[in-house]
Amino acid sequence: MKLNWSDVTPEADFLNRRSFLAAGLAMLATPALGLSGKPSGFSTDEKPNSFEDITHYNNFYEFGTGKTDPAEYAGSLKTAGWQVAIDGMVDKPGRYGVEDLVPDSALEERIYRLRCVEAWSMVIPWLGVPLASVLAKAGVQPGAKHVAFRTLEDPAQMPGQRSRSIDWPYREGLRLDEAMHPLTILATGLYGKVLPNQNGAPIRLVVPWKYGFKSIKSVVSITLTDKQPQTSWQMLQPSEYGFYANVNPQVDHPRWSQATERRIGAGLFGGRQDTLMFNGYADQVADLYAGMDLRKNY
Ligand SMILES: Nc1nc2c(c(=O)[nH]1)N[C@H]1C(S)=C(S)[C@@H](COP(=O)(O)O)O[C@H]1N2
Ligand SMILES: [Mo]
Repeated sequence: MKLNWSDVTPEADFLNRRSFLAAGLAMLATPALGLSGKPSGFSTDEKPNSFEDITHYNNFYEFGTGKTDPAEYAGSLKTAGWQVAIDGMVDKPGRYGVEDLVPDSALEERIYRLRCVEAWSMVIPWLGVPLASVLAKAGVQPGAKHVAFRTLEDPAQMPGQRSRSIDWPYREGLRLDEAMHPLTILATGLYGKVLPNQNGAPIRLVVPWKYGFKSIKSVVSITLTDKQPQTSWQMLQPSEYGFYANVNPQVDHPRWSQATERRIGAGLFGGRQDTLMFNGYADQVADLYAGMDLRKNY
């Protein structure tokens, strides 16, 4: 299975009848978190996508490049006892358990739009906590300017990693002020349930004003640094994928327009909708980029 950047191309809707049944079974099999999370003022009132759509139309290249590959193959990921290393420019470096970083009692529900760079979108009801609250536990040191994230690297559990198409592990990064923004969360659940493996269990980043690839799944390390981190998509094809990757309908991808998007689940006749600046979060985040040329810093 050779992954290359030209695989990332908008594709036509398709119906996968088998996956309707699979979703019903997955719904039964997925443990409830036992609480729904405190509602927050950050949620959209748009209708969330179905559990079926959210868990059977995924990008998680560690399990293959097809949209249904993660649902089919991510069962091999072992999430029990998962630890996240927090290191670099922090007062208390160490390996932290997921429950220590994201206690169930602190979970908030955040219903966010997710806009993939491939020009499709969804609305997902996450359960998570602000990344800022997690960074505060480790104590960010004054010189830190960026945060680097890495996904697990283990080809035994992640069959997609047996192909060296991406320089594994999957890497992402944020500027510190982006990381500290109240919209930026670490999620451990969705729809009131423990995060399904295909969505990045047991803990993944969600940055709703950026293209979906910034929202790195199954995170094993968080590193505070004074340098802009390398990111997987930028390493693969820097002319197409930048460090910032803010959703921007005015800056097209070199191979397709970013002006509109296809909302998954809207049906074959649902048509396309306009993509909004910063994915509709401009009021909250535009200040972060004041004075920056967003065509250069794509
Ligand atoms: N580790 C890892 N994280 C990842 C990806 C990936 O392939 N590997 N894909 C990204 C992309 S391109 C998108 S659009 C979102 C999709 O998240 P979802 O499948 O939960 O909707 O995850 C992002 N995080
Ligand atoms: Mo994506």
